[in-house]
Amino acid sequence: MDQKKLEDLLKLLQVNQGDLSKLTEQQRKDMKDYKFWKTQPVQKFDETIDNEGPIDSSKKPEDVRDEPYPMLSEFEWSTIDINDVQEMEDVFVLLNENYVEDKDATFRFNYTKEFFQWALKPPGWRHDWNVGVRVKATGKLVAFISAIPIHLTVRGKDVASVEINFLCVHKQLRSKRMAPVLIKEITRRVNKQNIWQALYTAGVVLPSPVSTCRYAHRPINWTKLQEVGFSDVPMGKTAAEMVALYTLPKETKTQGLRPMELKDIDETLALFEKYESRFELVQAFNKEEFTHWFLGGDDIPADKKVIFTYVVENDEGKITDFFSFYSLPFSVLENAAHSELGIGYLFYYASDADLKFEDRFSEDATKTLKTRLTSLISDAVILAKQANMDVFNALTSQDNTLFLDDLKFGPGDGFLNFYLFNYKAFPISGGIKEDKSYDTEKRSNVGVVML
Ligand code: MYA
Ligand code: MIM
Repeated sequence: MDQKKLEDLLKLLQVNQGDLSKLTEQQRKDMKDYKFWKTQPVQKFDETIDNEGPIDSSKKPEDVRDEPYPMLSEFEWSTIDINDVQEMEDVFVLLNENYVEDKDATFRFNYTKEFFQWALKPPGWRHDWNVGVRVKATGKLVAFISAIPIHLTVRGKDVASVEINFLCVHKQLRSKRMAPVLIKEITRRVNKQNIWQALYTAGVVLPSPVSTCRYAHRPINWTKLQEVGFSDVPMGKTAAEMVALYTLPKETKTQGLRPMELKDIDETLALFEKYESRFELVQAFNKEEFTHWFLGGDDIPADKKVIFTYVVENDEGKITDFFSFYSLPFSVLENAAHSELGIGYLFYYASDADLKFEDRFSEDATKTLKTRLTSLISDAVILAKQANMDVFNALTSQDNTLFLDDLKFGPGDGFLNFYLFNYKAFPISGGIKEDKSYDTEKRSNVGVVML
């Protein structure tokens, strides 16, 4: 931080009697020194970049240390075998009790075992990329981090990467600098496989987001949402008015809408690839991966289903659209009436509606796509209701800002920052404006969805 900024901050702190919460995000960022992150190959906050690409491309797998990083003496590394029922249970319990909560600690993500089986076992997954830490004396699992392989495309350049997710340290072991050790250890294990880049998302601001999206929520069961503190009755409205506002049709409207099947994979993947090419941050799927991500766990019982994928087949038998959403409930913390909230998250989708236009942002293309997506996602919300979900969530990524307002998705209090490890890239629009409202003009160039 330069002298000028330091002085500004000191002045501010005096004015605010040391209340840091009154500082802007930028000012808070300037004050943290990121003791760990400043040692890592990531973009600095005010770094201006001339071209995109790897930050450090000097290393080879054989240069990477062979031994795991040293761990605090009471603990030990433990590669988690997620095919083992007990070990899966250990991960489930750790995350169910210690993973991400909302700002007010009213809710906590409740990833299910079926969800982990889907999310952690795509084609190319590796046992040693499910990294645990256990208490030596008792064997209790107290920390976890995972990696899965993905083919990323950043502004048209292919980047062999992993996705890092499910970083978790037990509540009683927080602030002991265990997270940096977990991150270094997963980096080591990934580098050993000759992969040097990663994609990850977090709620916290770290150096430096390549994009930031906002969560948006479409209430389905408004009464329950209100009872658990997920949504409030707006001033001047009654509960009955809110229920009426969010009432949905019982049945979907789109002609030719049906669940995707194995026979649709080639055609749907081809449509998806065409659609995705508009975005700047894209996950490329091969046939096997596409099948996993969109039909994975098709064998699990309906009430535990994780991924829901639908296609639209027209009169000529051609697939013109598809959409998908996944089920990820919130545990409701300390509520007498309800213990869980059913939540559907919009996942990937594609449509041929605007493909014939040369410019995605032309007036005709925009209008055509907006109309089509609005009716498709309206049906997605209805299907989520049929699957007993209480709210339908979407980010401001992809082309989502085209339908959020019309379909009554209200802005949430959560944001998601997207990061690249060991790769510098120009900023990518996240579908929000300076004031954090939906950006319906520029939309977003984020094409990836993280679980
Ligand atoms: S995002 C979800 C993260 N999980 C949760 O939020 C669950 C609830 N919280 C916890 O379990 C803990 O608070 C965690 C931190 C584990 C998050 N991403 O050990 P500490 C930095 C990255 O004393 P704790 C997800 O899963 C923090 O700035 N860094 O802190 C994606 C500080 O560094 P610095 C984070 O609170 C994860 C240091 O850690 C995060 O006990 C992607 C403090 O460590 C965060 N979410 O534990 C990981 N939170 O001093 C990066 C805090 O520099 C992957 N920190 O400020 C990078 C790519 C690796 C692979 C590369 C392959 C090539
Ligand atoms: C999940 N994917 C994930 N990660 C990585 C990839 C890890 C975590 C990433 C960051 C993060 C942290 C915390 C959350 C999500 C993501 C949980 C969270 O805070 N969710 C917010 C939320 O559900 C997202 O907005 N908020 C609700 C809300 O805004 C509840 C708020 C309760 C109070 N805090 N409700 C308002 C709905 C209302 C809007 C207006 C219309 C009517 C409905």
